[in-house]
Amino acid sequence: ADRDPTGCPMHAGAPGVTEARSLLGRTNRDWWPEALPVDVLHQHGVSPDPMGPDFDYAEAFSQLDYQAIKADLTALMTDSKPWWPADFGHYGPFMIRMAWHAAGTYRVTDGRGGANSGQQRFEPLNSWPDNGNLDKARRLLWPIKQKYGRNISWADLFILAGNVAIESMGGPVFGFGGGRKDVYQSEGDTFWGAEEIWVDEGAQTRITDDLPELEGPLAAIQMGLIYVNPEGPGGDPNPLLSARDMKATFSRMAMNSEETVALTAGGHAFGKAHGAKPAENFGKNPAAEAVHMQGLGWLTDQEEIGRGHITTSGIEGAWTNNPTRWGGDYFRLLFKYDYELTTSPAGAKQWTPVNPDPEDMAPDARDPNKRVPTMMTTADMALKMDPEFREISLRFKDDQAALDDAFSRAWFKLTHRDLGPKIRYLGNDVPAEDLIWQDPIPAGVAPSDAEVASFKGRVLASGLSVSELVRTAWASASTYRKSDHRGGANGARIALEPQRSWAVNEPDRLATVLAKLNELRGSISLADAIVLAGSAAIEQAAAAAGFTVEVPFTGGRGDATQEMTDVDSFVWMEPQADGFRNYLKSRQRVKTEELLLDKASLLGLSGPEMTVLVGGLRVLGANHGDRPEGVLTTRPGQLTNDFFVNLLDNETFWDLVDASSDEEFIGYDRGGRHEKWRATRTDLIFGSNSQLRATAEVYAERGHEEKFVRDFVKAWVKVMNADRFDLT
Ligand code: HEB
Repeated sequence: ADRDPTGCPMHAGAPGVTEARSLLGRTNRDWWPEALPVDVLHQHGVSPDPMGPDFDYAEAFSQLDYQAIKADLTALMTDSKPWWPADFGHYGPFMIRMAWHAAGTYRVTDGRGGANSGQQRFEPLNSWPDNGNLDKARRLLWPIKQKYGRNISWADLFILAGNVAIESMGGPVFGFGGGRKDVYQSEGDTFWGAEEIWVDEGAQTRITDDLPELEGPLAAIQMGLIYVNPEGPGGDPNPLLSARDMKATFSRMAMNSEETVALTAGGHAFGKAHGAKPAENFGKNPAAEAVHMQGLGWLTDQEEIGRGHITTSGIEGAWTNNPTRWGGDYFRLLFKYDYELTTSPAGAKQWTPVNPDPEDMAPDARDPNKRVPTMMTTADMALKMDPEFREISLRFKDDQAALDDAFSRAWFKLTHRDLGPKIRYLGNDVPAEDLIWQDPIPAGVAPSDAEVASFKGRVLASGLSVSELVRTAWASASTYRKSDHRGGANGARIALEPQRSWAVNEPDRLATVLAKLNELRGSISLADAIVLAGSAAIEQAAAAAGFTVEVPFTGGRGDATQEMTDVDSFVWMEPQADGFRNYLKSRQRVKTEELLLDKASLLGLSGPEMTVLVGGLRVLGANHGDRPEGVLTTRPGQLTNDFFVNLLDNETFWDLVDASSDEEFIGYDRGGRHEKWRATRTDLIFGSNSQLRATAEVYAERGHEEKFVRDFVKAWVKVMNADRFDLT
């Protein structure tokens, strides 16, 4: 992989944006300051989820009449509604675009975006320029959502509608897994960019010759796009530069060039682009619209809509002569004709075939007896002009079966990638074949209580330190991210490439610990042994501090092999920072403490859980490279609340180590000005941020020493088990 795995937000600089920006960039409140702030009702642990905590979506989905909903969806495709008539009498292409845009926000960098929580219903995605008019596609689905209710989530319905659309037009489908549980608010933890204007207002292009990599976790070329600008980079109709942008964005979606070509060509076998009128003729985006528009946006008068005078992207026309039928016409036309640069009625740059034969013209979207020219976007032209894409395209042109296979597999990956391991998939249409991007893990066997006890004894007698055992277990489990449910302790991928070589894991020391655990574990899986060894160490450290605790352990993890591991896609998961280990690979554009917050968020931790874990891990010696920062105790290796007690001590004052950096600090005794402690920003934030300080105070209070230990153990176990989808 030659890409730069800067998995961290805001790694590289982009021109025109300020330094030290916030982790979240521009948020919904910045875009739509007048939107009703419903979230004021959801403070202090109040949930916005009307289904309540006891709702079991997997159980509800198992009651879904899958054949009936597919039949209803199939019927919907050709049931044109006058308020938003179906082009060519078929909503299939429209539904495919909706499903593609639901899934296509996924980025392998931080696992965020994607189809799995139905985010297209909420800002910003429901009102993104690139999602233009998809509000109607979702609204067309409402009667079906209403009918099947709790048995199918919106998130699953979006993808199922895309699948049924493909099938209903004769296209190949690889399978369907349900399991995308809806959420009921916008996911506020996703950085979509710092730009203050949208793509259609001239937002900067994020890739230039000087800056060939997309910034931080981002996967789209301009603010408000899902991927690339169809007219070419920043509107420049240059197919080769468009190919560059496609490769950059699709690789962030975890797609290679073959998948990129298959998806784009396969998708554009269907439907049309809409650019009948200049954009001024249409209303605002849904979130900015008046209350009586009921959440629909970009509208014009009904008669115009009836005539098909609609503008979405601004580009106008279908790609093929058969826009509601799967087949090879896309590549046939792309290579049969020369295309010339033209301008749509809405003013967009597009490509029109020169002298097309009458039978290669497209039907009019509203009048099947009328023929109109087809078109290609600049991005489509990239499939013909870029040498690498061209080779793939020519192969697909001459081998329809290869395109069928590549498209159906890439579509399945696109739409299921962020659902996590296959064990999370629901329903009878889940393909039997294991796919490498699902990060397969063989089933494990839980060790008996006797085996557990005897292994713990052997580990504690082995000479491995509390610090080594805790650090290894943390390193293994803390790769988990709830965004796409990847990573975690199951599989013991910490013993495989690339994880075992990550700087954050101190490869040499890790290898020593793993070798010892392998020697001691007997028939226990390595994945279980790593977690169990961590538990043993924590129990010992608690005992040393005077507390008898048992760290609950649930065995049954399996061990993956190197062959089951897609190294290229794990590369993205390397932590550029891990505040829990006081580790920072290199200074980022956001403050280091924000990276801790980001990691905690990906682990699914609450503020108190993050706080208690940091305090505990510091005194247990989990710091990267044994660095002294944040070890605010004189008795390391004991599970005490010393980190909080000493951090909040009024007799200590903190100062920069030296003026050149605000990453490291010295804690001085107020009286004598002699050095007592060292700390990083990540440590000191628990004293400086009022909310974290309030939590830190709880753990520093007299009478809470044991609470600290118990809360630590609970949060620890939560991280260890974060990927145990096999447990109910
Ligand atoms: Fe697509 C449509 C672009 C990829 C599928 N697209 C479209 C349009 C545009 C585009 C511009 C138009 C819109 C309107 O309406 O106006 N794409 C594009 C680009 C790309 C793409 C640039 C990258 C390169 N697609 C894609 C994919 C898919 C798709 C991947 C899937 C798979 N699309 C689609 C569809 C459509 C579209 C189906 C149609 C829709 C309708 O018809 O409505």
